[in-house]
Amino acid sequence: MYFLKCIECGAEYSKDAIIYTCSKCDGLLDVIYNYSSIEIDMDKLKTECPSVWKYAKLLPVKRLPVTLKEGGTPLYKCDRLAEKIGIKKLYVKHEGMNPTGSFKDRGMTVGVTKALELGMKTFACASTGNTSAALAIYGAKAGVPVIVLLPAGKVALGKLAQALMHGAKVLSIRGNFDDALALVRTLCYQENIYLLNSINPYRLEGQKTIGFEIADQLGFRVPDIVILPIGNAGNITAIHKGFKEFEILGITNSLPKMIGIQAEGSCPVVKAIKSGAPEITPEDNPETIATAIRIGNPVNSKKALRAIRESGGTAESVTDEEILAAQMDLARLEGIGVEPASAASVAGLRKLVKMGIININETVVCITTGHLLKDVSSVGKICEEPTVVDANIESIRKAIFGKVE
Ligand code: AN7
Repeated sequence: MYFLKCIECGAEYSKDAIIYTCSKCDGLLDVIYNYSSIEIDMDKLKTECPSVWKYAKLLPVKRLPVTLKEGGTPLYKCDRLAEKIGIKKLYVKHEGMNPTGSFKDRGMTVGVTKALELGMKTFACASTGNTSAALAIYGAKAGVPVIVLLPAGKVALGKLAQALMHGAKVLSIRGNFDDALALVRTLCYQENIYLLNSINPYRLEGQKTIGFEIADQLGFRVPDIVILPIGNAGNITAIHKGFKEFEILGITNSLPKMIGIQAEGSCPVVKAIKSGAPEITPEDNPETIATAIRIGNPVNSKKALRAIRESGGTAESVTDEEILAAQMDLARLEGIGVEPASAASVAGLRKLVKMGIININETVVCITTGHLLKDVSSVGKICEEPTVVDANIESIRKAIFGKVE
């Protein structure tokens, strides 16, 4: 059994309440389980392949899942990249290998399944792109209409194409993501539409399976450090919860430090961590090439600040140039194609190693949250143009080898 609990005032709500924040104090809600009643079959856990629904006993739904086979993403050991950065053991968990090409699918398979369990008939979200793509496909699979609110002109085309092709009603808002989120919250409240942004605690339950899978893929051991980009700050919170639950259940016996990376032009969580402030100060005009994390007022920041501090982790910012350099390194040293936001994790790792905050002997997992094909706009900025040649072998030889006699 499980229920919802406010992280601020402790008020409790039924698992079937249609509620996103505490009705007493507006605090964020957590899904709380009675862990002593959950029996884990360790033999099954050790033999079955990782996937979101492998961990169904730790997920808040009973009904048959709306699934497109999400999770089970590769955990690559990245020796060439590790060497370049100067650490000994680096893994990259490539969440770009999910059905729509981002980690959001984990949250949506669980969130949409829960929404059906709750009897909801229309789904909505605001998005910098990936959330809308994920909601669009799970809405399509479930046969439920989807509405998405996007910041006009600031969503990568691959993501927009997914939302459109899978049949969502797409509204481009003349405003930024934070404006879109405030509006969709009002819309959902007024129209009894189910809100599937990460303020919805059930969505984060799906995303905590990233933590389960990392432990699972490392032989039920936990890395020293997990690094990932922060936007709305849901994922870092969710993954921390996943690691905590495995520890509570005795499946693992330690917790990683959680490190969140933001872009320099959009980094309220980093500023709060560095100053020791209890809350973030929202930024009105966030800006970065990594449009996925162009968010000035992350709704889950209170949960994220707790997760980072409790785990002994930290937060750091990186420049757009550092993000693009890391994107190139992932692509060319490891064959891992990611969108700019995802590369922030590796850019942050590089910076923290240089600063001496990460020790070279620590085992690090970087999470790359979205696939390269989501957002190819940076490619033209950092890669050479294709060479146009005449259709004869001489021209081709000349283009490849230079002047040929
Ligand atoms: C590739 O799609 O917020 O800190 O609306 O797409 O959990 O928000 C996307 C976020 C990192 C940040 N990497 O995760 C959206 C949206 C990628 C992302 C994040 C996002 P959170």
